[in-house]
Amino acid sequence: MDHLTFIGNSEIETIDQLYKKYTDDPGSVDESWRNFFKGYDFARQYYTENNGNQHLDKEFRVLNFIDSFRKRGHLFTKTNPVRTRRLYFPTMDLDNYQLSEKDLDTVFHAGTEIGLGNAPLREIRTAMEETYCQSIGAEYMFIRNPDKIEWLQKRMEKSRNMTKFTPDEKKQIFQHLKKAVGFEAFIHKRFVGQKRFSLEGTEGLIPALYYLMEKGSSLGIEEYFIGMAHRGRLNVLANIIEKPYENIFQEFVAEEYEDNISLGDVKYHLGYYNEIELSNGKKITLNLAPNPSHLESSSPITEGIARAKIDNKFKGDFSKVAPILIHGDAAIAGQGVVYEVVQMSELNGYKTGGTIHIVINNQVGFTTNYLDARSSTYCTDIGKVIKAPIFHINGDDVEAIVHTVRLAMEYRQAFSSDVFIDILSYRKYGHNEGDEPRYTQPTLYKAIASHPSPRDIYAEILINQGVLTQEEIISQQKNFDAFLEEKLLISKGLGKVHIQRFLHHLWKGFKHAARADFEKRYPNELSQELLKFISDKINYLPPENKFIDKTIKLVDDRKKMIAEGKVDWSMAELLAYGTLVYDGHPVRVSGQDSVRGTFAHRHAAHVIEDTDSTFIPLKNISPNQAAFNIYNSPLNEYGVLGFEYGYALANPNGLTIWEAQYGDFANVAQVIVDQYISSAEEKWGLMNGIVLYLPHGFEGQGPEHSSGRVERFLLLAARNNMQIVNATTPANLFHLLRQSIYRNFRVPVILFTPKSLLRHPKSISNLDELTEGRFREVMDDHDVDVKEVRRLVFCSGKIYYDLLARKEEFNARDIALVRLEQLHPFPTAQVDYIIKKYHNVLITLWVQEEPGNMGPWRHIQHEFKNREIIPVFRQPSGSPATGLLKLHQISQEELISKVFRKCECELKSKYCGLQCPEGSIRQNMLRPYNYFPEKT
Ligand SMILES: Cc1ncc(C[n+]2csc(CCOP(=O)(O)OP(=O)(O)O)c2C)c(N)n1
Ligand SMILES: [Mg+2]
Repeated sequence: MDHLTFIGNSEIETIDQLYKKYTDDPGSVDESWRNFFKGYDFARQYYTENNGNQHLDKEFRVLNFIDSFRKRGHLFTKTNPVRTRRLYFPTMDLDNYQLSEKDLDTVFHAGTEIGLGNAPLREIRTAMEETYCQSIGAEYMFIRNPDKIEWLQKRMEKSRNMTKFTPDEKKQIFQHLKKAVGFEAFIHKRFVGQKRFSLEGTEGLIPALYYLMEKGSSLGIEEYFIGMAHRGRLNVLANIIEKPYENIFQEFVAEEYEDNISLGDVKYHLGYYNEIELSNGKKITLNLAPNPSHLESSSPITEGIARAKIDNKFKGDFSKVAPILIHGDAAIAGQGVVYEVVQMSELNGYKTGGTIHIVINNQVGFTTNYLDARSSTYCTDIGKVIKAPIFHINGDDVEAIVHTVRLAMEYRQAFSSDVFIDILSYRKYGHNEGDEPRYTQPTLYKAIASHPSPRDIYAEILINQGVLTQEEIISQQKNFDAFLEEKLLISKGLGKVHIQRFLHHLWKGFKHAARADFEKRYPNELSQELLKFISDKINYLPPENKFIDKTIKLVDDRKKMIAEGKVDWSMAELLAYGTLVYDGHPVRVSGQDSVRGTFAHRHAAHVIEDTDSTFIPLKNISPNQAAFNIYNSPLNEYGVLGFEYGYALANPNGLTIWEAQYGDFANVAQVIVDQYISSAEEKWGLMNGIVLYLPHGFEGQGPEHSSGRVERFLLLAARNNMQIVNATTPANLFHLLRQSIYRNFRVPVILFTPKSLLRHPKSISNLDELTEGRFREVMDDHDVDVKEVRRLVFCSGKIYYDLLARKEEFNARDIALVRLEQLHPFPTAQVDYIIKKYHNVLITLWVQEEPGNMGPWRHIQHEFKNREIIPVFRQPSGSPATGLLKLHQISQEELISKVFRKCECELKSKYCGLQCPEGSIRQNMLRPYNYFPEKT
């Protein structure tokens, strides 16, 4: 080979060097070089064999032609059932490859590249067109792993990317199409004008799912987790998950739910769980997660559920479980959470062994044409981020669908990777059945109006092939219709609607919480010895490993603290995890930088010096302990919180925690909070024990790092749907976490966590508070004489310590500082008790650091009802906090000093309320600290 010099990836290499690298290890050179050398090898051999035959040059062109089919053939497929495809250039015409019609009968050695041996160009071209340009378009040449490319190429090119189905198989495929089409037609006829988001146009989804799962079951999959939106959901519920037809029909007419589900949800949002037997005799479990309208929000949830099952039921075996996400073409291209989920697919903490993505590509989103819905060529281009193979299939070609889903499933099982299947189809009606699509897509809908259903297209093929007769087909359709009529009759005799609680088998023994349940003391059977044993394990560094000095000091300090009978926030947190895993309850924490902790307090893993390995003490508590897992999440909130919500849903006996970097970032995941965390119990009867850590506290760090938006969670709080806590002591954190596991119900726990308090000398608990105590919803002031108290101050969170410092400075024993640690469910009885107890009080205050329109104030005002309480807060504002540290400090000082400032009348032991002229306490308190001049 010539000693040419090339610029390789990072350094200058000669072609000889590259060639040597290629012959030693083909994977070590990049794909284009690999293809080049492959061609070079066989051309050289051919040249030698043919004694210098002059058509060597054309051999290269044919190779290039072949390669182009593999790379670009998908652009020229016949995949669109109702319109002509956009044109792409250069086309696959021979002259674009410096070949011509005259070459068609010339034999090329290049045929060996696709398993034909020496073959005429005509045959080579036919083989490539059949493989890559019919009803299936395959995008895979961007994959970087040569094994995967070879695997796909072999299977597709050998079979010309199609299965030869037997007549029996064809008949079975037809059954699925018959049911899919018949079901929609029946509802259309019997429930005229009702919304169902019909699958018509993409009925091929039903055989797609069936054969996908059947193939998977033959490869060891036992359980499937499906996430999907509105389109075709009823059809999937009925014809795949086998939710009884009569129950679905009943939901079209019923007026009431049973089982205390007060509000419920529309029928095309409900989830379902079932165990079904496939025609290959395999039994599988199917789970369809409930979903709100928010497109794609159920994708991370479904992944989380699947991962929880992989971790807990299948002990880490990814091959036993598969998530299937069904997307709309507009949603998969438009919703950012899809990107988040796809990015998470290969990460240690979040992978699920490969998700099968299926797109119902009806080429329209509501009324929006695909050309307005994306910049990418395909709606599935997101798959290229993770180099997943992507198949585009003509939705009218059911055999192509079945062939592809089987191939996709084999690939998933072989490589534990995601696969995308894009079913090119159409939507027979408008967005829903009452919508007029011709307002917006008149030409498309003209074509659709005269287009036969996939069932009728397949029926005609089967008749032509002699597999079924016209009469057989008509009678099968009639029988199915009669069967559905019977089910409709049954549905009319059913009473109230029963919503099956999704994953109910995992939730046996749990009850929905009443207010009183929150106050029950949980059985805290924890001895000092056991606590000591676990803290020794947490504070252990293996002597055989080297750690940096700071790690050693950190652990020494923790040991010292325990020896003194004290715990800080981090130690209490780790001890809560340690005691839970010791007792068999798995703990999982995930969030941005959660392993060390944003504020460097946690250090759940210690990095071994000079290595990338870590030592995680909580994984080494005892041989029989449950799993402890902590992950630094990717930098997203929506996807990860959704994932953890799903994980907690399938893991009621474990503690699942999502931590925001700062509390305000939780609003990036607002959909999960609104649509799942706060409302799933009322909509779907679902409990969920997820814990959210939201760092909150006004510490002068600016508008974006101060507030966890307490007010927003409180606004969503009602009927015990969440436990909202702003804990101020390590012991209370410890009990909150443990109590959330040892009780017989689950609600999401929203915990506002501290920042500066992590190191505050007063935010320390005694060890015996962990063994003796319990979670306290309210913390009274024990450093007062009740009779002496004239001013009763309620507050929550970190400001307590600022108030305490001033109280101590002034030795203000007439002021009682009472902390509301739990804000919802509101501890009304305890608050009443405290108000009554301080019988000499002249004035009761609520003090918060947040502006008056934020923080808990409005909630407190609502909960205090007729009891008089005067608020002290910052001036209401749109932005939570100032960017100037000094201004923050001035306003903080103003707040605190206000609480301790007294007017003449109060000093004389009477409170005059609004009567007092100048010095009125009330006036004074109500005038919040003003950051800025009033707008004029
Ligand atoms: C996050 C979100 N934004 C907007 C909507 C309103 N919406 C409902 S369906 C739909 C179009 C969906 O199009 P596509 O994903 O292609 O699914 P199709 O209905 O065509 O099956 C829109 C915009 C929604 N449900 N969720
Ligand atoms: Mg669509």
